[in-house]
Order: sequence, then structure tokens, then C-alpha cells
Amino acid sequence: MAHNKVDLSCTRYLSPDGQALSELPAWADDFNLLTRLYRQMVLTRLFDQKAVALQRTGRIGTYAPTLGQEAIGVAVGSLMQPEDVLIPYYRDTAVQLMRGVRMEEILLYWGGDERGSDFAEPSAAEDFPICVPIATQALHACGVASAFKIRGEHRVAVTTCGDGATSKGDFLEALNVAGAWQLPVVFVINNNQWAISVPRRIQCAAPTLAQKAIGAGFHGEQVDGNDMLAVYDRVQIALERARHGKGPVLLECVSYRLGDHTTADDATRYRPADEVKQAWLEEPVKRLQRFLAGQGVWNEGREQALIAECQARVQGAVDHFDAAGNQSPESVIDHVYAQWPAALAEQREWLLERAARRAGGPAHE
Ligand SMILES: Cc1ncc(C[n+]2csc(CCOP(=O)(O)OP(=O)(O)O)c2C)c(N)n1
Ligand SMILES: [Mg+2]
Repeated sequence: MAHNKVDLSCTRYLSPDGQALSELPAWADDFNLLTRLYRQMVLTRLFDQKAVALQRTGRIGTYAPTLGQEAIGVAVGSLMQPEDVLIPYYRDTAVQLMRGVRMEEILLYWGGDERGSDFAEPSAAEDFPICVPIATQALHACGVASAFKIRGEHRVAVTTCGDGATSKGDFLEALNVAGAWQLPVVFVINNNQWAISVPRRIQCAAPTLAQKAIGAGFHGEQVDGNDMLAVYDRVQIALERARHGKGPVLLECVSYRLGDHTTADDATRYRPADEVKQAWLEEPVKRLQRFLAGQGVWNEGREQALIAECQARVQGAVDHFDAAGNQSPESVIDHVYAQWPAALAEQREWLLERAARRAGGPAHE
């Protein structure tokens, strides 16, 4: 078997203070590229903050922050080709934005509006909506990758999940079929150390999650998910491999969930403050910023201009979101069935009647 060795190494190029730890990959002297990636990370972080604020003020529902995981998402999203397909989970704001999903669409989704899953940008039009049931998306990705393979298309299905998701049967079944059929799929694990209140160390006895690929007969490796240079490098290679018929890849990106699990959670109830404080020293945005500043291509003036520009873009998206208005109440079930089953007709009528009564005001209730 080709991929039967446990490799416990973790690719890392930059120290937390942005110093090169070894010779950098050749592409890393492309400062235009690195600056573009950095700018996108900052935009993602500011949008994420705004989404949390919108939830706190009752304007959207529950939201899952992507805080601390910007390097993974921006790298994955920027390296995928427009014709590839993303099969995401709920902590993928960074990847979705990079794919061309609009900020207002992401707000609509978390605001409970179906239109938020109908992506206008052609590069994201075939991407899947956010998946909330844990790990089920890994199997959907194998279905997508099978279609690419059967049609002889050089496209890659990219799916993401958390560390906790790798304990699910769905995840392991997906790895198995991906290996058995040599599918063009890349699995990206966003190992942020926590599955709500369950820490990674009691989630799985294996030293890495990447080694789960070995049991399925394909390549898996671990990378520092807070190091943009490392993630970008390894995602690029993984996508090339899958695109050119060399089989699936499992990438475990080691990071940390700096925020609460969702806005419905309070992580201070189960996480030691020291651990979180330590994680902030490792975080990805500052790390790349320090590297760029060290290379003389970033400074405080540029940072302030970027923040102002991003805040204006985020506010523009919020304005679009506000202007979208509410959908009709039955839209919540519009996409459940192609044809509404007769047995449920009564329930649909009941929903419409109730909505009409509510629209008429409390006096009719
Ligand atoms: C099938 C299923 N079981 C349980 C849940 C409840 N749930 C939501 S998030 C979560 C933890 C997932 O943790 P992880 O995979 O590490 O992803 P993270 O949220 O940390 O990014 C669980 C158990 C769910 N959404 N779906
Ligand atoms: Mg997790």
C-alpha cells in the first residue's frame, strides 16, 4: 500500500512573531499575493465581528464565528478554481467569502433567509449551502467528486469539517469511499481544539487526525493552520494532486477556536482563560502581518487604511442585507420537496393561516 506510514510532522514556516523558521517556498516572495491574502484575512475578521454584533442586537440568528481560522479559509478559498466545488460546514465564512459568496448572503443565511444559500457569484454558484449536521457533508463531497470522476472533469470537491466531526461514522465512511474509488476530493479538517465543550485530547486517541487517511489508503498530513504560508503551500499541493487523478488528500489544519462555539455558547464556562490567552499569541492574522512588516511591505498606515476600507465594505453589505426585506413565511418550506406531498397539505395551510393572522396584528391572535 502506498500511504501506510504514520507521519507525525506538522508543516510550519512562520513562528508566531512572523519570522521564517526555514527556507520558504518559492512562491512566498510574491508579496502582491501575500498582501492580497492578508487583506482578505482582515476583511474576514471584521465581517465576523460585525456578524456577532448583529446577532447580539437581534438582527440575525445564531452565528458561528470564524475568529482564529482565517488563514485556513482564505488559503483554501483562494486556491480552489472557480470550477471546483466547496462543500462547507457552518464555520466557513472565510472560505465562502474567498469563493465569492457575498457578505450579505452570509448574513441572510444566518438570518434564516433561504436566499442566503443561493449564491449570485458564478464562482460560487455550484457550491453547496452550509451544512449543520456534523460530517454529513463529507459524504456529499464524495458524491460530487464521483460525478467529476465519471465525467472525466479535472475538478476537485473540497470539503471542510471540525476536529469533532472526524469521530463521526459519516466522516470515516467518506474517507473510505474516497480512497477505494480514488476520488478527486480534498478533506480539510479545521482542528480548532474544541468540539463545543469537548477538547481534542479526549476526542480521539490517535496523535494526529491526519493519520485517519492511512486506514483509507490515501495521503494525510498535518499543517499549522495559523501559518498562512504553510496552509497555502500544502493546500496548493493537495489540490494539484486531487485534480490530476492522484487521489484524495486529508489535510489537518491545527488552529484554535478563539471565539465561542456559536453566539449561543459561553466558552468561559469550560475553557481555561490561560489556554485562550496562549492561543491569542499564535493567531494567524498578526502572524502574517508581522511577516509582511518584516519584509517592508506592510506598515501601520496601510493597516489603518485597510481597516477603514474593510469597515466600509462590511457596512455596505449590512445595508444590502437590511434592504433585502423579509421573505414570505412559507419560504421556510419552499425547498424541502420538489412537489409538496398531499399528506402535508393541511400543515402548509395551517402555517399560511397562522402567518396571515400574525400579519394582522396581535388583536387577531
Ligand atoms: C449530527 C449532529 N450531531 C450533533 C450536532 C450538534 N453539534 C453542533 S456543533 C458540534 C461540535 C462540532 O465540533 P467540531 O467538529 O470540532 O467543529 P467546530 O464547531 O469546532 O468547528 C455538535 C456536536 C450536530 N450539529 N449534528
Ligand atoms: Mg472543533
